[in-house]
Amino acid sequence: MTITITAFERSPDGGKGLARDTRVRWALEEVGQPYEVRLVSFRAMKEPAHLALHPFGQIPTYEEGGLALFETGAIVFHIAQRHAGLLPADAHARARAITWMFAALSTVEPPILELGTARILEGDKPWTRERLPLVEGRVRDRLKQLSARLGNADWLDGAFSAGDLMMVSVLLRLRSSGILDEYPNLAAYVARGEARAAYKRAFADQAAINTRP
Ligand code: GTB
Repeated sequence: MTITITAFERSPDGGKGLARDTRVRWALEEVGQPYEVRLVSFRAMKEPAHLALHPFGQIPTYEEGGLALFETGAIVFHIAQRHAGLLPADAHARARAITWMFAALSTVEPPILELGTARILEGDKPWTRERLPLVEGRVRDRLKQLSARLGNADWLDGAFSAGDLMMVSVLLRLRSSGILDEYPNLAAYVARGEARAAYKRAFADQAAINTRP
């Protein structure tokens, strides 16, 4: 059955791979599943046809036969459950890998998104100068804890899993802030994720769309 995902017609990041279709592309590359991409404009995302797939009018979505999904956590989990390569066979190890997916999305991503909001969307507000150090502090708190847990390991729990795919995807958003480099083991962890052949293919495919003239 053909898998079709949606992505920005042109991502505002100009091909840096920060829009969330990249993590879905990466998961599909890791498990070796071919897929098609339907590009959508900001306007089309808010129209009924897309809203039927995604109630919040966002990308990415995932369609496969009669199944339509939204939310990258659910999409990557579905891919990882359906195909070998992203979740361990051992039941406990599998549950822990899934826990790391949730940790990435529920515990680590929110302060990182908040930092993006504070810097970009609220950067011109008079109170941002006071608020920014608080938001940065919350990001550092999380990174310090994550860094302590990762230690010298390559991945969060044994072999690379969907938990690492999600965590690396979330941490990538921080690179431009410089904060990631304050935690050398996390910076190296993200670099290991980016060095994977599957990530490189996913990145190149989104870049081909978002850097075209
Ligand atoms: N929780 C949802 C998920 O994980 O799937 C969040 C989906 C989401 O935020 N989608 C964004 C979107 O469609 C694109 S990824 N936004 C349009 C809208 O809401 O109208 C977020 C994103 C956008 C742009 C950049 N960038 O340019 O750097 C990075 C990330």
